[in-house]
Amino acid sequence: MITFYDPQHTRHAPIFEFYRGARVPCFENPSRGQFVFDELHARGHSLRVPSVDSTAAIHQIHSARYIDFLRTAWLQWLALDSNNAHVQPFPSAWPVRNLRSDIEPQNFIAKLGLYSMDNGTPLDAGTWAVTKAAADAAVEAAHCIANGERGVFCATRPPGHHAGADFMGGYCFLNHAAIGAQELRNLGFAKVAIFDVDFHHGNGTQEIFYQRDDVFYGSLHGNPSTEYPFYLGHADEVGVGNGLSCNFNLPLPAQTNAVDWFAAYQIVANRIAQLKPSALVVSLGLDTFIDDPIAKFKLTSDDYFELGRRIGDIGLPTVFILEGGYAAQALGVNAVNVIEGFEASYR
Ligand code: SP5
Ligand code: ZN
Repeated sequence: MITFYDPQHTRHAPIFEFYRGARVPCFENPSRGQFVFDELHARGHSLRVPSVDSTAAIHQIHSARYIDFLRTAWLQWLALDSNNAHVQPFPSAWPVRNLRSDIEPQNFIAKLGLYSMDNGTPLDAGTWAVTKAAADAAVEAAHCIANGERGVFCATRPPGHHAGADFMGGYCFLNHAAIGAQELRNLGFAKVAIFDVDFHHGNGTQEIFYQRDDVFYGSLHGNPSTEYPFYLGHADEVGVGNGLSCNFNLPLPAQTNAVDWFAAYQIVANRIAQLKPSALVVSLGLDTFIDDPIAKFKLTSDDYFELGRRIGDIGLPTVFILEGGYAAQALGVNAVNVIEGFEASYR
């Protein structure tokens, strides 16, 4: 399978996040990419560096002012104080509810809050370049599908599914799955389905397509009443306007095991098959793994081969976009198991 990988992903290297008042090492870090690279290499998969420019598709998904902020954020941070080169900024104020988000403040930290949903998404010197390369991979993957490929894997980081049209969050900056789905639409795929199997609800992807009937969003995830992203992902969110019934959330309780997870998986997969989309984008989060340090489902490494096989059984040309998965050492095996399960379904 064509697999995209950006060797420069290490330029986005979050150091800390916050947990119960303490600074802890960030779970989304470059070791994740390295373990995926090593496993792909060990199992004979060849990798391609993305070379298509995704700028136009990024602008179809994200607001101009958010893109401008993200592109220049590190330079703005350095402009405050050259010692900031060794510090990663976090927001500390947010325009909730009746506070104004129409006026972009001049203060950098205030801008960072305007464009963030949490304080768990550190910015680094290479953040823009790395998330942009992941968007390039998603767009190039769509081109490969248009050229007749059955499956393409974007082994990229950071993840993207929490990023909305104009905000970052949940370790995400640009929404690569949304950008890839949009490019498939641009290339003439009439209806695209996004299947999000990350442990967390993809609030950004849902929001981006909530009013649209040309891109369906279906997600299986930890119940947002107890799990991040907390404020979206409930079962009663079914789309609005043209998008009514084009959004499908299946929240599951903490401790869900593989038997129950696959039963729920099949409900979403059947719904997607009924829609008869012409292409599929999988938000491939692997934080459903039993040993994941921040999530609470109980899938094992063998289950990921079965997941790949079942995704293949849907029978659609498929772009896989790597999302979460924080048991870094197991992430490579788990991701490549999905890819090889998918390949086994049609070989
Ligand atoms: C893409 C993705 O999977 N994003 C997840 C973002 C989760 N951010 C909140 C992390 C909360 C970490 N809790 C630490 C529990 C340690 N036992
Ligand atoms: Zn996740």
